[in-house]
Amino acid sequence: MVNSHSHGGNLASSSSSTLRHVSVFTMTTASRRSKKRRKLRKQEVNIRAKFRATKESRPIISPKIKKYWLQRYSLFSRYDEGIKMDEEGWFSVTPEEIAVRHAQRSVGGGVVVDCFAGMGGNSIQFASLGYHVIAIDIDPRKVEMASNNAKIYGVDNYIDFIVGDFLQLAPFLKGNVAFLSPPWGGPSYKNINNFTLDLLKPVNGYTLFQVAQTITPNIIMFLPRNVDVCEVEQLSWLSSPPLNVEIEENYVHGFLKGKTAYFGNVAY
Ligand code: MGP
Ligand code: SAH
Repeated sequence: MVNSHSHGGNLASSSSSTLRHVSVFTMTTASRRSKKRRKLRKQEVNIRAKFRATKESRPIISPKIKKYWLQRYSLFSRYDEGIKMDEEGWFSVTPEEIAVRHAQRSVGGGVVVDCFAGMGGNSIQFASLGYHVIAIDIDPRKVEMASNNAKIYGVDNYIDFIVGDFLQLAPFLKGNVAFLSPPWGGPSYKNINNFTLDLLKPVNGYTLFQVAQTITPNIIMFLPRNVDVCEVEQLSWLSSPPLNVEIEENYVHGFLKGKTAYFGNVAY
């Protein structure tokens, strides 16, 4: 009896423990499931909120700039952190990889004058290498955007932004390197077979080069890929004795984006 009782008791206790176990198990599964459901719901709400936020903060993309917007991370890898651009900025900013290259080539560039700073694509990379940058642009809204963009990269302390005309300011400036990425006359530059230096803006390339020489003979020019390279080489003859000159092609993901001319000590 005892045995059987004990056996029965054991059985009973064992079965009640099984029941308890089952019910605990069921409760746990149910609570886990509802917890999971709540978590999923929360994630869904967060995703919806994020999507709404990006939609609201998304810039207006005109058909003209869509092509450049699609390349936004090549222009600024930290684009999503609040980079600001205007229409001219979209089609003129130097792709980040090329701007890094320009900065790396500015050997001895304690002070770099970025004569046409735009959205700050180049200034940011010069500053990231520890150079002090004087960033000039004639358009105050662009200077505001460049300053915002430099803050995102954490280098605004290395850059003095100036709103003004490079042609007028240059005679008052001195630097170790002058960097020129002037306007090329809009995206239609590429329809020209041989882009001659007289097509650069706001004045022809010869004048731009001579004005830049008042800052330093170490000059870097970012130019269209279809630029007349013979004319670019001839710029070095504007100095006596002629400056060293080197011209390189700049590619991003295998696509030729522009050509860079290095003069003086920054040429190999
Ligand atoms: P692009 O030729 O307009 O673009 O400019 P992409 O994607 O090569 O077009 P595709 O249709 O030929 O494939 C190429 C790069 O040149 C841009 O990313 C800018 O860095 C530079 N760039 C273009 N423009 C019109 C200017 C300009 O006016 N000034 C300066 N400084 N750079 C420019
Ligand atoms: N390298 C820049 C793009 C420069 S685009 C970047 O990576 O963002 C050329 C810039 O030259 C434009 O922003 C335009 O406003 C500026 N600009 C035009 N004429 C100027 C002048 N006379 N002096 C200074 N800036 C000028």
